Amino acid sequence: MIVRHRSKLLGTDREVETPNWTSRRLLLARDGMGFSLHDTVIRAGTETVMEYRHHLEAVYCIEGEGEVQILPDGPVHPIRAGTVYALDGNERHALRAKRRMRMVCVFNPPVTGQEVHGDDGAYPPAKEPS
Ligand code: 9YT
Repeated sequence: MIVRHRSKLLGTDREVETPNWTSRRLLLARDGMGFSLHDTVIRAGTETVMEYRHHLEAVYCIEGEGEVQILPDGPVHPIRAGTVYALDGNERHALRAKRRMRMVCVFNPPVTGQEVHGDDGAYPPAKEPS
């Protein structure tokens, strides 16, 4: 069994920071669960465009307020604590934070560590296990 607390991840390679968000990666590929689990803070006033071509992602908001829109012109879905969205079609989307948002994110396949978005809005594909 794996037991760990988010506080123990701060400042380690499981904490990844970008100008728009900070992701604490509670479970990664190397933990062997088949998914990764992140506690992610999205900074207020930011817009992040993403397109996870190689991953499915579910995002559950537990704090804050914002919206998500499938690009280029899909409906705008408000997000507040209790809202989940799941990118079951690898959709290109924009996430906008009206207030600081805290999200629980699950990736399948799991991310391996230090992934940040490339210019295409994606994380690189997972490598085959060696
Ligand atoms: C909600 C979202 O996708 N934010 C970007 C960061 C990502 N969820 C991560 O790596 O934690």
